[in-house]
Amino acid sequence: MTWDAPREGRRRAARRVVALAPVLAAMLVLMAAKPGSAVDLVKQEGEIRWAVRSDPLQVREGDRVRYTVRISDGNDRPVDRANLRLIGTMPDGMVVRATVARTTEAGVYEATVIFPMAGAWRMELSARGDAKTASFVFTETVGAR
Ligand SMILES: [Cu+2]
Repeated sequence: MTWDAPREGRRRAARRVVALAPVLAAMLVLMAAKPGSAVDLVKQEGEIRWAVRSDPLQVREGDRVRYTVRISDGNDRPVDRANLRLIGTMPDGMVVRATVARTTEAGVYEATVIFPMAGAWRMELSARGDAKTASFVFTETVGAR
């Protein structure tokens, strides 16, 4: 062992922390999200990593809600030029559909939804591109006015 060993150890530990940073960030985001809320959801579905955020964070009936969707592949590259759709359904048969448009940022898409009724909505995002499809389902809990 040389005098430099502790420093080398620290450096190695620092590299390990850097490598874990995205995982830790995702965990923190998941812990911060309220159950059933679409706020800052991050999920790996097969090869695709989805990150979904709603604005506002707490959704209410009649609100204009903007969803920002970020998708990346198994190598953490943004998935651009995919066709995305967002469909929300309620057990009573209500449906909301939104087109999901690309933004100027690679792999980032946006959709706007107005929920006509309070309650739990099953939201399904689907992506199609390069003969592959992927989908991501989450629950949006919409509060009453
Ligand atoms: Cu309904």
